[in-house]
Amino acid sequence: MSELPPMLCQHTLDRLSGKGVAVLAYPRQGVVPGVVHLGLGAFNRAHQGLVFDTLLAGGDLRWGVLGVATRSWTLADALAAQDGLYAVKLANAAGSSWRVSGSMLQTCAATREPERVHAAIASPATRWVTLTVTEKGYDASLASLLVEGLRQRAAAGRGGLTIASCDNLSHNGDKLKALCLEHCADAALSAWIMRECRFPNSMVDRIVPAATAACAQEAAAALGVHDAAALVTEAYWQWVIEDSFVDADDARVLSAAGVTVVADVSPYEDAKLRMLNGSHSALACLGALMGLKTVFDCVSVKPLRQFIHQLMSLEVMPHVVLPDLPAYRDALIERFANPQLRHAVHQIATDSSKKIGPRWVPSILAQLHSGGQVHHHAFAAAAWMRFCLGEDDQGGLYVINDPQTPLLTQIAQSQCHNAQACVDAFFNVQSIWGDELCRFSAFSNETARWLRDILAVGTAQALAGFLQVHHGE
Ligand code: CS2
Repeated sequence: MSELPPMLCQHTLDRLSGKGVAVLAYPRQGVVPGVVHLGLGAFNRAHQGLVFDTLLAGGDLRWGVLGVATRSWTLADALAAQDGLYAVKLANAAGSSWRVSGSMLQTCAATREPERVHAAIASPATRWVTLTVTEKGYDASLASLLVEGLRQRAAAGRGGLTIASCDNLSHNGDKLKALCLEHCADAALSAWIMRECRFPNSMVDRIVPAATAACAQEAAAALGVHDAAALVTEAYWQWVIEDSFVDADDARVLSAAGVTVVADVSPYEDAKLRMLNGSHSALACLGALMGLKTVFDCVSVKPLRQFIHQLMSLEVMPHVVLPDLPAYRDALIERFANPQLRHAVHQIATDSSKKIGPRWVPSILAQLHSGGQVHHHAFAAAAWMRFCLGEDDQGGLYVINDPQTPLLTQIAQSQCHNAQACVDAFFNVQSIWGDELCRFSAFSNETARWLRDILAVGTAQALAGFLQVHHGE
């Protein structure tokens, strides 16, 4: 039996020397826990975790992190056993490299040790709170956790915090601030939060597939140590944050680490959510129906690649305002085609009922209001509705992982003999589509047309038919 490699931790770090791994080049004893991060998911570890690691490596020791798990504590404990260290493989077509991050100093679990989180938020060393909790929106338990920490901080007479949501939501900082204030029963504390704290909006971007056993195996082979939290991600990353910090100098500090600090993040948010995430959700539904496993598999199929190219060019780009959108679009498609990322279509299709509203609806409405075409979004919407049957074109069954699964499967299954009725029932779910879209019968008629085709001839053939009619490149 082959022996398991030793675990990645402070004592085994020196085993990595000579292996071409970028290992933290700073003594961790000196690092100050200046950040409380809520949400220990893969995205945070591969994104903000590495930015803080870069800041630490530059000699600014204020960016050590207490990582707080907000749901299960398995990962918090696994990371604690590794002294907070984890390895990230940065990979694209040109090659790859490994990096070990040292920014996570300690971890804990909010549901098991809430007092520890409150105390950390109130601690004099803490300057920032960051969050990657959910794309589904924030809940009351999160608000109570934060507000109680802030209450203790204010009571101790300490200064306010920069509280940065890094969730993939538009106006994420504004939403978080509104939630905290809504859950704060004490008027004096509300006034303190408004006066002393800042909630910058931000746009975060890096494609980070969920960690799998294969990541840990790759890490073991490359590094010679076992890392239960290892990840594979792309080399690209972007963090655009609103210039609204308790310590104004943080704008300079973050910019030097590669973060983009701007007065208004909305153009970046709109472009990213509607182009990257909008295409992702479309590919995820179409690809899952076609039996494809990953985004890479999807964009290797020419009609799918053409479909998202047209979707972005014709229906999204007219309403977003970043400079050089064609280059942004082409770079996105290149990122999707990263052969080293195994980004599962079913991971992206997870929680679609929460995602397609912000990703598709603004483009659809903007097109409808300006008399533009919405064919591609109608086709994507039809594919999602067909996806809700829980069975791909080859008869393969899958689980629909979504907070609204019972409703979605009920609509899909009870109405699939009548595409128009099915589409109308779906568009009536206002928690997904809002209350405006169902008034545009042309959009629902077109969606029904494509749903009928997908049900009759399968996704690949329906898509081929679609592209014969609509080839707008
Ligand atoms: C993806 C995103 O899972 C999903 O829904 O669309 O996680 C995407 O990879 C990131 O937003 C990229 O920054």
